[in-house]
Amino acid sequence: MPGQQGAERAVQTFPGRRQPGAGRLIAAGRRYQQLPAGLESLKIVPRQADTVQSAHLGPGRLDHGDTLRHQLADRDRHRQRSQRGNQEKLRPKTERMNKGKKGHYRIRAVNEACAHLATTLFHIFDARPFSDNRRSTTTRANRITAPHGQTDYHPDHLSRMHPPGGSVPITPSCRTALASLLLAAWTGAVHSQAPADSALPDATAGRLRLEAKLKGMGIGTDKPFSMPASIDSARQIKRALQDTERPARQTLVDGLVIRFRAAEIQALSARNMSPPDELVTRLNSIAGGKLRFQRAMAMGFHVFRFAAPLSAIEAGAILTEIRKLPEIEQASEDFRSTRTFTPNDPGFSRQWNLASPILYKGGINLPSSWDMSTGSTGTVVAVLDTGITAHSEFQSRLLPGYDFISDPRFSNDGNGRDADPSDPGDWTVDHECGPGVPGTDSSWHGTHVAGILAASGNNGSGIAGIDWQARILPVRVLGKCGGSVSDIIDGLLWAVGLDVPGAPANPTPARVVNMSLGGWSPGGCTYAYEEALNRVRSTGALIVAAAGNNDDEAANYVPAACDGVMTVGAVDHDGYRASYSNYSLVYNVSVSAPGGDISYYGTQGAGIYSTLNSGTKWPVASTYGYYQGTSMAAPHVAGIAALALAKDPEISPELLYFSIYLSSHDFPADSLCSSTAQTYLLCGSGIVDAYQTLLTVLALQPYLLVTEYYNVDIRHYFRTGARSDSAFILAGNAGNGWRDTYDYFFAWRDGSSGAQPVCRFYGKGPNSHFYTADARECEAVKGFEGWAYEGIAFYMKVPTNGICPAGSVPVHRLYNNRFAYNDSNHRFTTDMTVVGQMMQAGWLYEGIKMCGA
Ligand SMILES: [Ca+2]
Ligand SMILES: [Ca+2]
Ligand SMILES: [Ca+2]
Repeated sequence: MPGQQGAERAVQTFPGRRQPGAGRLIAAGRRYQQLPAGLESLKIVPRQADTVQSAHLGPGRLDHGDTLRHQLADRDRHRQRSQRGNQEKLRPKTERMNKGKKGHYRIRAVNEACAHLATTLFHIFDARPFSDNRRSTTTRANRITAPHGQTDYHPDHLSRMHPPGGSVPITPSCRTALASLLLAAWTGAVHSQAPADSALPDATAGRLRLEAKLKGMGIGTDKPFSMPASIDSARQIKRALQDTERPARQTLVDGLVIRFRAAEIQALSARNMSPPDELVTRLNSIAGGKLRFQRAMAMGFHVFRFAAPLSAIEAGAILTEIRKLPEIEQASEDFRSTRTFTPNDPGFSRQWNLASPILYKGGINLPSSWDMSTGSTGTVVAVLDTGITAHSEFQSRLLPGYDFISDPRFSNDGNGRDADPSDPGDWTVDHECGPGVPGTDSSWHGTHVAGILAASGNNGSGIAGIDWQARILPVRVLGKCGGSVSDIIDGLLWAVGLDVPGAPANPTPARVVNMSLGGWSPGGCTYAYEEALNRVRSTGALIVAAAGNNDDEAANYVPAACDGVMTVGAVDHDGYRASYSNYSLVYNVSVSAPGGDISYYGTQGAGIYSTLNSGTKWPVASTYGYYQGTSMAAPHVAGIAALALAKDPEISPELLYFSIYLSSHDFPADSLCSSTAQTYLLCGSGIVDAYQTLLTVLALQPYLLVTEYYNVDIRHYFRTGARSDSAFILAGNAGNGWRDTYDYFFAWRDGSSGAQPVCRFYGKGPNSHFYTADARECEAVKGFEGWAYEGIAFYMKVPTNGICPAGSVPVHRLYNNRFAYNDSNHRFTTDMTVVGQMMQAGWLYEGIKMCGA
């Protein structure tokens, strides 16, 4: 029987996909089941599950001589004719179709009832494995699985079916015909399935292609490609160097900043006067005669200088002694500072984390970028954390937010969820968070994170944040003893404007979400997190998460291990991985940012200085202080993302990610994380760099990243450069079955640089999209019945005689040649590998039709 021949051929053509003894059933692209032994594959594609008219067989080799004829079931004949007429203009070579009764599969020598049944069958079932008897034409269905929890159908059930409108007896000949039809559909499906299978989305390959493309555009060219030597060699090197990873630091400390306990001495500072001579003398003797008073400083501090800069270790030793004095309230190093655009916030001198990498390898290069942007009030950044306390550094830019802690035992505000995300404190007493767990003072963690991100700069007080204009959306998810994943996920979804039961709609969805939190998860990203993060990404938001503070593989922590999250490790001021920071041998850390390393240096000044509250339990007064952690590193990245969005609110999340990723500066050459080490990417691509990121974002501004989606159910490729389209598809609003193919190309955003508008058309019949940069073709297709003009998709250059203008990238057009089955599809790609795959799968190559950036 012809169908069986087709089956054999198909198996030979695609041997790689055959599982001996157990084939794979792909039913409507979404249901995966094991097939009985001897059956490789079957795909039945109902166009819409709810109407008989839309029942549709997978196209391919259905026309097997006299065995059976397949008639399109879902056409209004008039529309079909006119559409074909139009199609033929586009595609002169078309297959002739048999005509049959509308709404029926015509099966020769089988009665109408059977034909009706065939239609019904295809309508009802989207999954039906059956065995093929290769010895005869009496192949028969032996098991039919009905979707939606309906009964399973066994061979005997085929003797009587119950289509709508009454029961129909099935004769043996009808049964044979139906089985043949199924088999034919199957063989057809094996062929038509090929393009989809060969183009199964591969996110990693897609990202690497995008990275290569950006490098080709001159972005991140100083970086090695994101493909390190091997995980094995990385592991060995990691083990071998574990103890020697941190060479002696050469950081020099200029002096110390000290606040004395006595109110009258702080008052002297406020009057710009020195502390009493006897205290200065005592400090100097502790410092071996090297310490001199320099000047008074804000907030009651006094600044001291060493005669010559000391190493961090020498300075640390002196600090330790000085801190023992009862007169001292606070003392820390004064690291060397820069003067590019130095904001007048008095605490800025402690913010090594924002400095140029020339001064501190671990700095994120802010002073220069503030000349370009200090942010925009249009940018909303969500801080998923312990809530927020009042602080003049960001109070005016706080959005209402929400408190998602559902358990009053941990919320510490006397109730469950509520509309007030203010942080009442998260102090605990001994054993409160578990046996043996000591109590702690309130952390004001969310306040510290918010300050790093968005404290007002150049306002003459306190510190400078990274983005001075962005609005902060406080989402409270962490209380006493941490937070539950369920609360965190609810908060995450709400932050970007998605629905959360019981919570009011979020009127100010965030474009950046900072998650300075994480939990141990030996299996990596959990299903719930993965799904939530996919939904969040579909809104176009960038998710920034801390890698974790466990000096461990980040793949074991969530959300750090989750795909698509910008996971941030921590470095110290020299740019070495912080002693506590998680790393990743499997590339789960995206980038590093300053988290400080108080643990290693033993001095507060090695930490990150930001906004805090002075209360040990409940909030008392706003203040400032040092913390260390990947929690502090993450908001540096979120802040840079916010600055970038201020420069270009239209940038896609993918490009935003890569702009930050490829703009990072390198770790010290002797660091295991360095781009010259075989363990490159252990700590991500580098230390984030605000200035370089902004330059990258500006360089990309004329362009649009065009993404491609493929629907496995209806085998339909769709390209768009609009974030709203992507969000619509990825949120499931365009139906099921859509996948990102990660096959990107660049277009122009407008008609500058000589780019021409690309017309987008939608053909309702074949459910297909068509694009053209050719103005004449655009006008012609506008006249075709059945094709709706959907506007200008993006701008591309036009090839002349198949040759693209200099500097532009050829975009190839392919056609699936399935017009006969009303399944016309075009695919556009710049990737010759994809071109080859599609041609191997039977698609027709149509040449270079437009030229991208
Ligand atoms: Ca509450
Ligand atoms: Ca509350
Ligand atoms: Ca400030």
